[in-house]
Amino acid sequence: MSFLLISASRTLQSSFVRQSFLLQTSRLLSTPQLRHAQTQQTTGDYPTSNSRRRYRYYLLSIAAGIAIGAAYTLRQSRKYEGLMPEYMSNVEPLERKAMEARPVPPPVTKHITFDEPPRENFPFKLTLYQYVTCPFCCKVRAFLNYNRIPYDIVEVNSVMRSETKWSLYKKVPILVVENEEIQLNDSSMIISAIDSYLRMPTKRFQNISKLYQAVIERDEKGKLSFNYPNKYFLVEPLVDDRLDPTRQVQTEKTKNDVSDIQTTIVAENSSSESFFSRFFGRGKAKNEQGLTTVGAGSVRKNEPKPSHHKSSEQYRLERKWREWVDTKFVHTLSPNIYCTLRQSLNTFRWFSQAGDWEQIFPWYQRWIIVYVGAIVMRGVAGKLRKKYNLNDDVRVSLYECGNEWVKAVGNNSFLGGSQPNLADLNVYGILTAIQGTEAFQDLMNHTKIQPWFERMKHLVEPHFADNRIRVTT
Ligand SMILES: N[C@@H](CCC(=O)N[C@@H](CS)C(=O)NCC(=O)O)C(=O)O
Repeated sequence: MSFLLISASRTLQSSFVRQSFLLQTSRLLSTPQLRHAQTQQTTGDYPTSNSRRRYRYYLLSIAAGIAIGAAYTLRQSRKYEGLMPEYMSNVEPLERKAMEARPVPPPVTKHITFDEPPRENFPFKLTLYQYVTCPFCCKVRAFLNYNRIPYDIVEVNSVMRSETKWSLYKKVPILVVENEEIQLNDSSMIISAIDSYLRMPTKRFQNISKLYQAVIERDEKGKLSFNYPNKYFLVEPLVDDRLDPTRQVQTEKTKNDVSDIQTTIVAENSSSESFFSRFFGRGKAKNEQGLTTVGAGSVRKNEPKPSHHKSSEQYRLERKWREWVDTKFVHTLSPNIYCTLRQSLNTFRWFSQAGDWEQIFPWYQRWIIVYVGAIVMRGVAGKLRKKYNLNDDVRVSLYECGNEWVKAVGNNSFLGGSQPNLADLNVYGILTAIQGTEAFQDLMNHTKIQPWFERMKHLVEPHFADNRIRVTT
């Protein structure tokens, strides 16, 4: 799924977009004078030497641009040649090498903190490399924001992508756990890894992240593809790694078949909360008295940690809908937001606004990205519609997904019941990626999803304390 020049820029990587982009560029540059000059060149009827020289410069610059682009692409594709076998299951050494090459401190563009303390203590410093309107990045942000976990953002320039040049994994989101210099890739893997930690903290985050190893393959074009087979599963670390050995929770991955999970909480202190509210609660805001600061945020001193107990049926349901978001719902978005030239253009204008492109791109690059991007993506949208088997009227497919989701939530406030689960956060996250578009408005107006969306918004959004743009060095 490639939004924007996320797409227009991926110019030199996807042959379809590359061809369309170059076609548009050559059309744009093909002014009447240029065509006239070309005719004269072929007929031998030359204009004055000055204008001839100027046209030659134009052509030379274009040719040089193409040659540099092609050389760069070739170099990038060969960068890991020799290092990478055809199939690779342990990428750790390469990722470590990449992390060493990462510029530190990272070029942070925003710092996200919250008025209220985190739902659970998360003592690691995080940096999110993202495109602001990428639905996968929005998923990660919705998860972090809901849990009120502070993080820094590095907004990646989707044309140059220089901010992620160090990484072997070429997509966003990438989340770096700074304290341990660990790179997490793929939105679902990131969310599962952090949620696993929140459920059962370990001394080192690595003890969890290593349970999400990538399987890397190289496709026939030589491009690396990263797969995280465990990405929808919450994992349980080795017993010895646990931060709090008094908590023993059997998680879904290992105890999938046990319908009634045995959970033991040994409270460190007596509490007035009922056992059942602690047992089933996902943790409440802890901004009252008795706070103590631990790592990244504050948690109430001696508060017994909620167990996050879920039945294996609830886990299965959550996992099923998380997969549905990634394999179905998200694929209806692009064809809908770019479905006509007018909507495509409006979408790009909104991206420009939401992504602060005025800060990132000079005006002429912004202009090219918005207009060329809108044209290119209008074309891509048609291809995606076919690829994902969507209805000729793509809105129908979007509404179908919206209705499917509303039906799954049923009479509950959220799919997770009275509190959102990871699937709720994922659906909400991808929808925020298209919030400024006509397709989003249509979805709200033609399905019954809006009340759920508003409930989610209320829980996820209002906690920011500081998202000022920091001057980068
Ligand atoms: N499965 C990945 C997908 C990430 C993804 O496709 N990101 C897009 C941006 S929306 C990207 O970085 N594309 C760059 C590229 O394909 O070169 C996830 O869930 O994080």
